[in-house]
Amino acid sequence: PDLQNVLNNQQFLAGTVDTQFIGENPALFQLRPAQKRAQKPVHYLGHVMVNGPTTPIPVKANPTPTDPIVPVVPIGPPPTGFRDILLREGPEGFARAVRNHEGLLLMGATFRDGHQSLPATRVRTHDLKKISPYVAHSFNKHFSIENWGGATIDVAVRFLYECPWRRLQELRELAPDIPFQMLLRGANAVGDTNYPDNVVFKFCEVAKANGMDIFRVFDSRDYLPNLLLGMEAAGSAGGVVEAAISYTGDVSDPSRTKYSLQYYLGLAEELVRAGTHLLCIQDMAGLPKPTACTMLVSSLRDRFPDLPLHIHTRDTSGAGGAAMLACAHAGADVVDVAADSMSGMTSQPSMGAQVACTRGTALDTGVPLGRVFDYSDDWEGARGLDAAFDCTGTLKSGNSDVYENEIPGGQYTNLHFQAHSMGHGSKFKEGKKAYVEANQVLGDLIKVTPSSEIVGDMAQFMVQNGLTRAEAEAQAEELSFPRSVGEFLQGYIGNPRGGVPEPLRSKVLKDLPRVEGRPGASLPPLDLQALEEELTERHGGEGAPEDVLSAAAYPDVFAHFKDFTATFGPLDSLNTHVFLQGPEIAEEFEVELERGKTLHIKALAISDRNRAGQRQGFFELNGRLRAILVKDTQ
Ligand code: 3PY
Repeated sequence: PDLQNVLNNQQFLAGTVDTQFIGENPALFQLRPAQKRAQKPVHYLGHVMVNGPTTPIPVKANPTPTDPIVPVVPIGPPPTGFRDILLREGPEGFARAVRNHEGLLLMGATFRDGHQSLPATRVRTHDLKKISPYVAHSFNKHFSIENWGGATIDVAVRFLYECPWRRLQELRELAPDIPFQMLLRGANAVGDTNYPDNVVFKFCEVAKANGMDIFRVFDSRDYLPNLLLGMEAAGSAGGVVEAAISYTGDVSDPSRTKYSLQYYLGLAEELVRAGTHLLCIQDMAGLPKPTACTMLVSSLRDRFPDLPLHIHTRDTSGAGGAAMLACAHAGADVVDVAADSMSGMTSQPSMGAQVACTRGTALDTGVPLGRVFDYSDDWEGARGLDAAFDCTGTLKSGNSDVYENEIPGGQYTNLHFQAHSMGHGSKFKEGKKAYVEANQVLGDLIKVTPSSEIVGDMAQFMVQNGLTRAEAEAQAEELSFPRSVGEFLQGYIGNPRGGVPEPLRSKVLKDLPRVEGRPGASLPPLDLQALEEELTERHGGEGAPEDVLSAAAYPDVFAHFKDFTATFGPLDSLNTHVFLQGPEIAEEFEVELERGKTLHIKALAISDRNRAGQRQGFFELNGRLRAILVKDTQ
């Protein structure tokens, strides 16, 4: 060792010195100049060690200290899959190939809805990338991998400090032959409010250019004009359009007349007429029982023999797997599944069960079970990293009461968590009952983001004010309903099927304005060019279209993300345990900045707080000492 600094000075290392020794040996702090690229991640680590996690941690549960064990990936390029057909024959040819395919096709939802449903969308690109080559080699027979859209984009920027577009680009590179699928909330794109039409169009165009293939488009009220807008945006970008009908009610129950078989067939007719390439039944709560699945899918199959049918469900009741098998037997082409260790409860039914139960039958998926098991093992590890966000922190099982309360997956876990984390488990029961009543007050809505949140807000309001359904309706004129409910009644998120409930609407709104028709139709286009200039001025750089769209979707969150990453840099190369909690003192780990450029880091010490409210963090970085100053904000 050439420098006798704190890394190499034997006396210092032996710990036999006092502070006078430090004063008398200035060489201790002669440090080599910083390696620039390492500066920001090290600063981040020091920041987390001093100030705690940078993302809110809901449950005190430590991430598993080791990374998941990625199964061995065969050498050579991955085998071709349905994407090959899509690129050769376009969306129509792709849809034909799907319909003509013998056997059941699967959409792997783990990369999006699986982790959105169980560990609150917190799985990082770092971990998704690691398993992607295995997916590319093992699941090339899949219809698609859903890996984007829904809440993943917001959460990536807001909580993980990641660029969601970069995630898409990187995953695309790693799995070039499997179609990618995203969830588009119709005119709400990937947010929970209406965006100007030009934003939705541009969003789809840029997503397609970054590697997205299939756009599942839904609207939380099945409001046709919003659905058509999303379909047009996806279609004009050159994407595969998968229009989704959001399922609610129970077609097998003759007393549930609002969302009857005729309702679904009628809406399907309109979506087919509008040119959808595939039709999805999106069941976000896990409601259709196997009998209902058979009725619905066989009726759709009879009516639209050439249309590929894709079914999405949750396993909240525990009957999701049986429901998907019933759909497959009734003529569905594709069902959604999650890796076994990321399935069940409010997530999708398990991939292994669908593969095993169809094996050797006319519905054989062709997916090797051994691959399914290894994939599940990897995800078990990845899920352990995000234990602090996992719904199993409080929720231990699914519950068939979802057939009664119809609470969609993510909201079910949130409400359960809120009640239990406050130590009032019984409040969950009360909350579920209020949810049912709130839904009735609002006219029996389809419940999915954002309409599910409106029903949730109303339920909370009723609990807080001790109101029954009858009381809420009778006193509507005097009560101050939650803002989201007011805006819903004004028509700001589009009109629900069957219209907005009266006399509730008139009683609540009095002379407040109402939006008739599609809300986005009256929104002026967003000046994307001006936004790009504003971003360049504020954050530097080139104002890439991807950034412009993130800023358009979540202005404040994106501004914070840019400021945060300007200070701490991109954090995707940090492993998840270190990203979340920072390292322990004396912990050694590697950070691969890029292929062939790996930092070996050891956390050495954090000093006491100085008078300026700062602490010093000492790290060993590729064998050299690195000291940084961190503001202690605690
Ligand atoms: C979303 O909107 O994010 C959903 O997952 C709907 O089910």
